[in-house]
Amino acid sequence: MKNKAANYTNTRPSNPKAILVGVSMPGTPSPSEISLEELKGLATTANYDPVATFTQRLAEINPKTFLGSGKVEEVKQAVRHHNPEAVIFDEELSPRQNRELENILKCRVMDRPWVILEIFSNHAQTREAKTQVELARLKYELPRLTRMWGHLSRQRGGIGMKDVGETQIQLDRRMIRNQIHKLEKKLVQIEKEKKTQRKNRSGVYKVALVGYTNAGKSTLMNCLTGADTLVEDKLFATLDSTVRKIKKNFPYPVLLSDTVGLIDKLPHDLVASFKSTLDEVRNADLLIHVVDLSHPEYAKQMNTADHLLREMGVEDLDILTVFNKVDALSDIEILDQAIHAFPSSISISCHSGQGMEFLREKIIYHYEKKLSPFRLELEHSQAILIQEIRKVALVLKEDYNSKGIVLSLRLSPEAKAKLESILKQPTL
Ligand SMILES: Nc1nc2c(ncn2[C@@H]2O[C@H](COP(=O)(O)OP(=O)(O)OP(=O)(O)O)[C@@H](O)[C@H]2O)c(=O)[nH]1
Ligand SMILES: [Mg+2]
Repeated sequence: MKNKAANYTNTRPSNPKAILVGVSMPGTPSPSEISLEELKGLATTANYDPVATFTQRLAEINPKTFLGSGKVEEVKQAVRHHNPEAVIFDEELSPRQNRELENILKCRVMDRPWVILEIFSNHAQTREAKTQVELARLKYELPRLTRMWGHLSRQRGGIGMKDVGETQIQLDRRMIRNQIHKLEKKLVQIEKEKKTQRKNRSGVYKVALVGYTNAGKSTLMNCLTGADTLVEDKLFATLDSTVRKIKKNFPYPVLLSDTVGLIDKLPHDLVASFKSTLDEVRNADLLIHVVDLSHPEYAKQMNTADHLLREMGVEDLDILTVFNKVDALSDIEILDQAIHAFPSSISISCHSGQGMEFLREKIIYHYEKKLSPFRLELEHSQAILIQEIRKVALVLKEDYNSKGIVLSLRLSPEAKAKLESILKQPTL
């Protein structure tokens, strides 16, 4: 399997050890090996070396320790044996469960959202991504500060230290709240700048690539634009949306943006913080939902992506489902089933180039659907304007006759105003 999530065996031995705990929640199917594979992928991307894994089917969640007491004991034995840096749970733990588990296991306990936050922190490059991730981290940490107190009290011990610790927590909380406030203000400013950038792009057809992490969004971006966006066999390779103009093989310019990958159990604060990056998505005319069809759980990944997009307020947009990596399919029936379930989807391979031409045609088809036909009569002296007109409208036909030139155009609603200002230009 070529997925990043399964790529944990090559971990460098110097990475800190981690024990992984996967559970199947009440009312869900049996513990998913694939979900655990994904957790392994997350752990290795966050530079941990998974040394042991545990799974448990839970009839109900223990409010104190999440797992049943027998399983906690098993994990404790493993902690004694391996002496890992952390025990990582595949589900979100409440602050209380986190604290209780740390006390019992005598080891740092993390949950899946925290690992995702660590990865985002490590990968954030731009001012915007760094601010967004930092904000999400602080919001996540705020209710969990008592956990640090747990460490503090163990380290320092002694009578009377509780008061010191509690005062310290109150101070820390205030500091974190102030910092959250500052970062939120900073993000508002960044958002303003981005809005101006987006305004400049109004009137151009905008296509955004969305989908589960590792689906091949950046690879597709590179195929369509010739850009060199980072493509990696790594979870969350892309954190910032990149925007590129595609001209080659398109009758008119299209703006394509690559966006951050989505994943199951994405920390809620992270989704909230990335709202501005995801405005790229909300402002698009067409979304291309890229799906890794070679992944055994592609249908679940599609549902997760759909669900998260709705959570981000993406509605009423044109969505084109693109099944990628068809070159890596173990069974061609999977493709037949997927196309049957999603008849208006298309299948491609960024690696072999299969389906790429059809994808271009589909993008053009979606664009043209938004344009209305328009007939424009020009005098011969206005021929010089045609070059300008081509920049804002699709010119389907040019008819030259003795009276002048008749253009058959297709126009977007925004382009009408631009056309009017072109026609007012002096021509001689
Ligand atoms: N076999 C095969 N692998 C592909 C194809 N397209 C992309 N990949 C591989 O899939 C992996 C992930 O590709 P990316 O383009 O980084 O995926 P992404 O969706 O941008 O991932 P994130 O930025 O992490 O969300 C890379 O190892 C690519 O080489 C394809 O058509 N076939
Ligand atoms: Mg990417």
